[in-house]
Amino acid sequence: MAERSLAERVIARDPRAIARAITLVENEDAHGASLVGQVFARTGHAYLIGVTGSPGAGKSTLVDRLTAEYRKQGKSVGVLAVDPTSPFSGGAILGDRVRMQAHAEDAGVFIRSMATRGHLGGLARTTAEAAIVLDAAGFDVIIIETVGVGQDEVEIARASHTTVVVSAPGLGDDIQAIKAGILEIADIHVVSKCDRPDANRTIADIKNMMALSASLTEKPEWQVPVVATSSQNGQGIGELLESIDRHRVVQGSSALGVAKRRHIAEYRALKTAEDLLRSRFAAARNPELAAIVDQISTRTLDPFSAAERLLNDATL
Ligand SMILES: Nc1nc2c(ncn2[C@@H]2O[C@H](COP(=O)(O)OP(=O)(O)OP(=O)(O)O)[C@@H](O)[C@H]2O)c(=O)[nH]1
Ligand SMILES: [Mg+2]
Repeated sequence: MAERSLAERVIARDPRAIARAITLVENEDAHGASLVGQVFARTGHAYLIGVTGSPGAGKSTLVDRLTAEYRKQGKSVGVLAVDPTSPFSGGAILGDRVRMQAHAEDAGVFIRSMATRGHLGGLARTTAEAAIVLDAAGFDVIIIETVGVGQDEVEIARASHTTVVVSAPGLGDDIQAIKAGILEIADIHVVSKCDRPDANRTIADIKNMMALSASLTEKPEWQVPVVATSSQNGQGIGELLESIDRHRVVQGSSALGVAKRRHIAEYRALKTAEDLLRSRFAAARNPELAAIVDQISTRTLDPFSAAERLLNDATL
């Protein structure tokens, strides 16, 4: 009964219920899974925007700008900011707290930080489920900011309808390092901080890279735009909103959109299965494991055969 009322409160967009629900899914609590099951049929209305890019590229500042613009259009916005739980960018968490306070009085905005807890790929393990909670709560737009690891952030492209890749000027070497992976996932490239004089160079670099890997990234329905923005003077923010909207419209009517929605569905299913398998497997096999470890240590069993045995015996 308690869960059901939590689901109802989420749907009524009660901020405390939303926060509670996200905590449940974050903790991989069975009540969280049950809640997602209860609300899922009501989801699918939110537009999911992923914002990714290197550490310090200006993602959070940009997300803040986008949030403000969507609010002006009367759209409600949910933000999931994935926090690095690494010592490298401790400042991000503080920054996210500050901007949460800036919207604290606005019921049309919900901002939540999610710790990666060691999960790689740019998202927290349960970011996709948290997005389902916000979708059920009726937010028109959900923006997911990845942790800025600078590479291997492909997960975001499987969790969002439009993926925005942010690059800042002055990170020339970094752009080289970003390479194909990030080119492949970008639906829109943003060059941030274009109030800085070295921004033109970055724009040129990205266009060059796109030209070089055209075969990899070209899609007949969609030409990936490069948008120069400044969160300081507002330049390019309107153009970015327009590009996101164009991408949404193009996808709505094309094979591209069908493929994207299927990708998101597939990601959700496989990711959840993987997580369930991991937790059930760990729980089920503990007693057996010690004996198997002994046998591997004494070379009476090889690791592959051990794995087969664990999997075959497991009551999953
Ligand atoms: N000049 C200038 N500085 C900016 C702009 N946008 C962001 N910055 C600065 O760049 C720094 C990083 O901005 P954030 O928005 O925190 O960047 P981020 O990508 O979210 O950083 P992490 O989450 O830590 O990876 C801050 O000091 C911002 O003030 C801009 O448009 N122009
Ligand atoms: Mg940030």
